[in-house]
Amino acid sequence: MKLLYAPGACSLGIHIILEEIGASYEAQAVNLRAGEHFTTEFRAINPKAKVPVLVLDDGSALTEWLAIALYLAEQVPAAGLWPPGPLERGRAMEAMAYINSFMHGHGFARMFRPERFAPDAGQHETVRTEGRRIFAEGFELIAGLLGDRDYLLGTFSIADAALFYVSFWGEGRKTLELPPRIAAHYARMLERPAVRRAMIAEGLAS
Ligand SMILES: N[C@@H](CCC(=O)N[C@@H](CS)C(=O)NCC(=O)O)C(=O)O
Repeated sequence: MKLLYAPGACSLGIHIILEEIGASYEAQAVNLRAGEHFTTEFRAINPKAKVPVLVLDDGSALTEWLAIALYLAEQVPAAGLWPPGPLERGRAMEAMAYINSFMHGHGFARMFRPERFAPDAGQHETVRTEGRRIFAEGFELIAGLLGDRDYLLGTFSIADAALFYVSFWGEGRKTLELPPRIAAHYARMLERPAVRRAMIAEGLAS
């Protein structure tokens, strides 16, 4: 397997899951700033021009954060990253879908890619402000789901890897002060050896 990732992007969550399940994989960085994902070569692998991409051993590519996370968790059930019961699975998906589509796709994307929401540069600050509002609203809601638990479902699951990548954008990228429960979850995640390995591999920690 090969993970195509960009340092500190949402692919960081997948990198963490690969480490958590003890997968044997290669990781290849894609330089988004240089537009490497828009090249013909990259688009031949993922026509959506996005990371993460998981290139499987048969050469096919699996895309979309949620799909890759679920695929990996199911490869190694013993790692316990995907809960056994239907309700817990629903809860995990509920949190991940909200983080990935609302916080990331609507909030963070507005903060960092305002031109994709409004072609007029004069409107970009308004779009960024709306992005920050959505991002902050998302953290408040997820803090409520987390409650007093250490992890979103009680024990570590792929949902925590999703929460970690947006928390990294808030705390690591200094775009937003995290609510206390989310900040505690972020600190707890940083203590996990697999998280640390993924961060070091992406040049985000030493
Ligand atoms: N829906 C996709 C979104 C992936 C995505 O937006 N990836 C970002 C990095 S966090 C990216 O590749 N951005 C490049 C671009 O949009 O130009 C997923 O969940 O995998």
